[in-house]
Amino acid sequence: MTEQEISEHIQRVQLHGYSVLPNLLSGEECAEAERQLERLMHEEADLPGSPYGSHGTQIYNLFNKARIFERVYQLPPLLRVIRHFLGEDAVLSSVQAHIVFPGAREQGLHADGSITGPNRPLAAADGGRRITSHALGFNVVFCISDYTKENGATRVVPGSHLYPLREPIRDTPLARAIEAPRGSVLIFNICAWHGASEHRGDAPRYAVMTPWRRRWLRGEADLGRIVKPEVLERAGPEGRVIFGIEAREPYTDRWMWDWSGGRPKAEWAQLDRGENG
Ligand SMILES: O=C(O)CCC(=O)C(=O)O
Repeated sequence: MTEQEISEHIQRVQLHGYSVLPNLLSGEECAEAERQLERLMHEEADLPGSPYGSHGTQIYNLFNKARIFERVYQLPPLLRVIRHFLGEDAVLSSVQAHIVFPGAREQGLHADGSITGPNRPLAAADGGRRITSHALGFNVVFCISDYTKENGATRVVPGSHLYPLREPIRDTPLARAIEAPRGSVLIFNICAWHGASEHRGDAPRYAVMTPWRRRWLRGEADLGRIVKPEVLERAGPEGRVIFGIEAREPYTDRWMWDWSGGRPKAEWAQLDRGENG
């Protein structure tokens, strides 16, 4: 991707709240991702409490489950755009598949970050207004299938990331289904109203969602504790930042804490609770 293209994506994200970066995964990589998602979907379908339903399913922590999903945080042009808005120390918040089955109804428009981010219910003093002045997080959607108007493509309301009221206008006609060939990546500000379209096609729609946050916001999951040591090792020196290990709060006195390791210093190893890293 050229510098000019990167700067155009940055402008679109700033003004419209989203952009589509084409060709980040190859056809072969998408085919491998789809194979792995099908395998995992069947393996996890019968787990107690599995989210498998007639309209679709979700599969979490994919980086631990197949090598292909390690690609999602190793794509320099995408990292450039994310870090432009969230800082060089941005952290990954989740890596999860959203598989939408034929016949699924339209998902209501909503904003993300309602679990740990800025779209939580507001405080009385907020006067019903959420924080929109700065980008606090993104959702980054890998289209593993072609995204079409028929097969449940994510809809986004352009510019809604700047709208201060927390409750979306649910039936707005301004929502646009994002059509994109597989291998593309849709990136949008977590304050943008969005949701999957109705699926009128005949094959599942495969997508991998990889939300990112500012380092100082809590992630949706504590990925630093979840990531397998060998996956973290393969992520290289950046891995500790991306998986939020360097952002971990101490559970010792501050001077006993090794900040880059996200655990007590060696001389306080007896206090280590034994997570990864
Ligand atoms: O599956 C989709 O297209 C949208 C998913 C979504 O809205 C979300 O992850 O918040």
